[in-house]
Formats: sequence, C-alpha cells, structure tokens
Amino acid sequence: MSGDSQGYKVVLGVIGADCHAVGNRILTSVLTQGGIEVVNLGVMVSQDEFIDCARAEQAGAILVSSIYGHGELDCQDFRARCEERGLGDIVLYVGGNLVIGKQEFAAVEAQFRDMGFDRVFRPTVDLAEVIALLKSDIDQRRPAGLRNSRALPAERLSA
Ligand code: B12
Repeated sequence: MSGDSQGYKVVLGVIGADCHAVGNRILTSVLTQGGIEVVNLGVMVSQDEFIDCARAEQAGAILVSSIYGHGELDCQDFRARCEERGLGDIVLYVGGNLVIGKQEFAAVEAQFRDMGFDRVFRPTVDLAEVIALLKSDIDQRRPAGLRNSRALPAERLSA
C-alpha cells in the first residue's frame, strides 16, 4: 500500500460525547497507508464540526465513528444537516459499536442506511475493504472530468 493520497480526502472523527480514541487512531493510520488523506478531528466531534471541516477541506467523504452506543442519537439528521449546508452529495460512512448492547447487525445497518448513511460498518470490518469501497464511492460521486482530482462541483463550494 502506498501513502500517496491520489486525491482521496476524508474527514474522520468520533461523534458526540464519545471519547474512545484508539480506533480513531488506527483508522487514521490504516487509511493513510492505503492512499487516503485523512483530516482527523479526534474525539467528541459535533455534526457541524464534521461538516465545517469537510467544506473547508473539500473532502470527498465524512467518516463517523461511534463507539459508546449512542450513535443513533448523535447521528440523527446528519444527512439532512449535510444537505442544508451544501454537502448533500458527500459520501457518508458510519462505523463502530453503533447501538447499546448486542443487536442484529442487519437491523442496525438498515436503521443507519435509513438515516442517510451510504455505508454502515461493524467493528470487525476489514479496513482494506473499507479503503477500496471509499475510493470507489468517492469516484462515483465526482463528475467524470474530476475523477481522481480534489476539486468538487462548484455548487458545493458556494453553499
Ligand atoms: C478502552 C475503553 C474505554 C476507555 C476509552 C479510553 C480512550 N480514550 O480511548 C474509557 C475507560 C474512557 C471508556 C469509557 C466508556 N466506555 Co468504553 N470501552 C473501552 C474498550 C475496553 C476498548 C475500546 C477500544 O479501544 N477498542 C479498540 C479499537 C481498535 O476498536 P474500536 O474502538 O471498536 O474501533 C475499530 C472499529 O470499531 C472500527 N470503526 C470504528 N469507527 C469506525 C468508523 C468507520 C467509518 C469504519 C469503517 C470503521 C470504524 O474500526 C476501528 C479500528 O479497527 C471497549 C470494549 C472493547 N473491547 O471494544 C469499551 C466499550 C467501547 N465502552 C463502552 C462503554 C459503555 C463506555 C462508557 C459509556 C462506560 C461508562 N458507563 O462510563 C464510557 C463512555 C465514555 C465516553 N464519554 O465516551 C461499551 C460500549 C457499549 C455499546 N456500544 O453498546 C464497550 C463496548 C464496553 C462494553 N462491552 O460494554 N471506555
């Protein structure tokens, strides 16, 4: 794996009042090694902090972690907030221990997909798979002429 970001830039953080920091550091390290530039906001990040950063950095995706079990509450209306702030088409991923206790992952996945997340990951996900999906999803959201470039559609920048 190379460390060259090839124009793939993401904003990463742990949402809400969640202070679990270890997975966040691992994600940053593995994604960076996998050719993705990571702007890491660390822990206890609000929805607007993710969105402000994604706009300022012209990122192709927001990656939300939630480990302490309050993901549903913290992520509520995240996609709608992105839309309000001009990032309606941004790739939105969420992963971690999203709900309290043990629940069927398929149900959790369906719940977060309904909330507007493009992909939902369990804690044991293979991060090599995440890297491949991320590159493909970011490419698909870009206009053809801008594939593998950092530039975003002009309408996003003016919102
Ligand atoms: C260490 C730890 C703590 C430490 C955190 C220290 C720190 N600063 O990091 C302390 C003691 C502070 C703590 C506190 C709490 N904790 Co705690 N903690 C843990 C513990 C033991 C390990 C977490 C860890 O580091 N895992 C290792 C990393 C590598 O794994 P990870 O975080 O899951 O991240 C990986 C994946 O989830 C995935 N991933 C994560 N996000 C994303 C996002 C995307 C997009 C993708 C693709 C993948 C992905 O990739 C990561 C890297 O591999 C876990 C139990 C466990 N074995 O997991 C409990 C655990 C997470 N804690 C738990 C709880 C409940 C709490 C508290 C609420 C307890 C309390 N009552 O106070 C508080 C919350 C405090 C807060 N405000 O956040 C529960 C959560 C339960 C749930 N979700 O249902 C767990 C699971 C323990 C349990 N079995 O009950 N905790």
